[in-house]
Amino acid sequence: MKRDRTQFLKAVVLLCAVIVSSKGWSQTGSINGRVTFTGTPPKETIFKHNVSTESCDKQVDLDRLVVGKNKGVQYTLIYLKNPPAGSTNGMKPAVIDQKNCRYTPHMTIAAKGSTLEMVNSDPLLHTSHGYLYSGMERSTAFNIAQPIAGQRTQQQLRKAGMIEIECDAGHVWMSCWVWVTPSPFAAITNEAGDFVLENIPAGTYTLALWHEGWTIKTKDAADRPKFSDPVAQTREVTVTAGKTTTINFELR
Ligand SMILES: [Cu+2]
Repeated sequence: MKRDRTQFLKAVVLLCAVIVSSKGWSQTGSINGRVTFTGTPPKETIFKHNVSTESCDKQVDLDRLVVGKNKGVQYTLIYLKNPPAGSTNGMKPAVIDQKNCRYTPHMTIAAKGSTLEMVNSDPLLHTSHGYLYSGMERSTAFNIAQPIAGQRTQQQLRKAGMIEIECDAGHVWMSCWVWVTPSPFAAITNEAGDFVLENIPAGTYTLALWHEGWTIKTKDAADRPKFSDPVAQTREVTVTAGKTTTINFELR
């Protein structure tokens, strides 16, 4: 009799495990939210220069802290720090345009192993000097020279991490960012500061925020502005199947 009961309990445990593995773990939820600036945002970081070309605006917005309506902060990276398995096949290839001596978009996401396309829309030489960060140290990942308007160049992104791109052709204000990721659970905030991460298997994760930092601290020998350290924040978040969990962040 006792043996029968043990067998029965074992069967129940096994059945529960089957249900959880076939249903619970395969179900997904979403995380959305907004990044806002608390307090009065500092003035836009406008850069004045003496480069004489019609293509470059004389005063350039450095795009370092872009605060829109309702104080939403654009160009903030949001991602899962300990991501579950997920395919990057659905991610769009990253394209960055060099137009009027600015990189557009200022920040983008690319799948590890994918190809970044650099486009030069200006009739002058730009370079895309990509630096891969390891902590606060950075080293050259690629260096592309594009002297001709309409030129398009592909660059494979083999290593994951944060890449900063700068122009070495005299346009010291040109800077943009590419987050190279092996996981699809990453997003950049839009003009309103909003983000959404979808199709996340139910579970508890660390949601991370990264912003490049916006205060000009110094300029190097070439007059290139150097900024305050990046801002990083994390939050624990539990994703429930079929539901959207809202997590808001504040920069200040
Ligand atoms: Cu340039």
